[in-house]
Amino acid sequence: MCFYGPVAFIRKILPAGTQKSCLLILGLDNAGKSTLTASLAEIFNGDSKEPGKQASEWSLTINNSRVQLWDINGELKNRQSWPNYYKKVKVLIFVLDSTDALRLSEARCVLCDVLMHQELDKAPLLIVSNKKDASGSLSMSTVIDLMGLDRLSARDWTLKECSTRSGSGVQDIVSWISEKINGNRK
Ligand SMILES: Nc1nc2c(ncn2[C@@H]2O[C@H](COP(=O)(O)OP(=O)(O)OP(=O)(O)O)[C@@H](O)[C@H]2O)c(=O)[nH]1
Ligand SMILES: [Mg+2]
Repeated sequence: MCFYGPVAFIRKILPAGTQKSCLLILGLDNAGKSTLTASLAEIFNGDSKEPGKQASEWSLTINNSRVQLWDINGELKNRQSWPNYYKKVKVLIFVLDSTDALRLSEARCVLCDVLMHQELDKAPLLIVSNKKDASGSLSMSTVIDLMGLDRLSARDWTLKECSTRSGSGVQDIVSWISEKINGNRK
């Protein structure tokens, strides 16, 4: 039997294993990953739900393609599960709480450990300096300094500032994701 249907519909009914792109969102607990995820779901799918405390899997439609998104809880006890996701990851986002100078050194070590995994070598990396609306938010140059990002070379990475609460800067993140997902399909 032949089936002729819109490409978007066919992609929608494909099982998760056949999906092309996987987007992983990591970062310390309280950084704002689930808040960002809810914004992305709303923008890409017109849908959102309350941020949860557990690892959560989403299916986004980006550029007519289905993208699997994993928003993983960042508490210490959950970080050991992170490498289980690395093999399939095409695009990586690491979220920072820009108001928490003390925890940026922890975030630096955690990011460093994540990037040691070779499965992620080819994944474009977006570091999100979140909570720019809050008082005490650190400047981009301070974040670069405290995170040691000037030493992060030999990979496709970029740093963007945003407030997932107010929505400021989120569109820029959306554009970055769309561009990278497009790049993966070429
Ligand atoms: N001021 C401000 N608060 C934010 C922003 N984004 C998230 N928050 C708050 O930060 C807290 C943590 O946000 P979550 O999105 O749950 O953080 P998470 O990174 O998913 O945390 P875990 O799931 O515990 O790893 C919540 O109280 C959010 O409302 C932001 O841009 N500005
Ligand atoms: Mg969360």
